[in-house]
Amino acid sequence: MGSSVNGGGDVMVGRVEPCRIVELPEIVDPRGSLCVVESGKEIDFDVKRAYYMFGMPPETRRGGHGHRRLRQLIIAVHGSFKVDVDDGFNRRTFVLDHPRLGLYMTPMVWRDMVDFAPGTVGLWLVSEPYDETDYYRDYDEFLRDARSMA
Ligand code: T46
Repeated sequence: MGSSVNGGGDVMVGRVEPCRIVELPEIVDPRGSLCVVESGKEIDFDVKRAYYMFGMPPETRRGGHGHRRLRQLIIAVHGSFKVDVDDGFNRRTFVLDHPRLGLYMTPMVWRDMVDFAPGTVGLWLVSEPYDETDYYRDYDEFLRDARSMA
C-alpha cells in the first residue's frame, strides 16, 4: 500500500497499475482523527472540484464510465464500497472501507462502484471541472481507445 503518489516521475496513464490505495496522513488526538489530502503530497494534481455522494442503495451500481483526462482521489468518509477498475486489458477491485484510505485513479480507466454499505458517504477530489466531453459512456468506444494507446 503506497503512502504518496508524488515524486514518482510521470504517471502511467491508461493502466490499472498506477491506480492504488493511498494511506492518508492521520493526526490522532483525544478529540478525534484528522486526515489530510494536499496537492503535491498525497495527490499529484490540483483539486479543481469536489463532490460527495450519500443515500446509495446497497445494490446500486454507479460509475460505468471512463475519463479521458480526469484524475481523482476517492474516499469513503463513512461506510464502505468497492471500485472495479478496468484498463481494457486488466481489472482490479479496490475496497474503500476506512476514511484514512483514498483510491487514486488515473485517466483512461473504466470504473464501476458497487457494494455500498448502508449509510455510506463518499468524497471525490478531482483534477478537472465538470465536463461531459471528458467522459467515455460507451464501453466499446473506451475499449477501442484504451487498447490503441497500448
Ligand atoms: C466518476 C465517478 C466515480 C454534475 O452536474 N456535476 C458533477 O460534478 C458530477 C460528478 C455529476 N454531475 C451530474 C451529471 C449527472 O447528471 O450528476 C449526475 C450524476 O453523475 P454521474 O452519473 O456521472 O455519477 P456517477 O456516480 O456515475 O459518476 C461520478 C462522476 O461523474 C465520475 O466523474 O468518476 O463518480
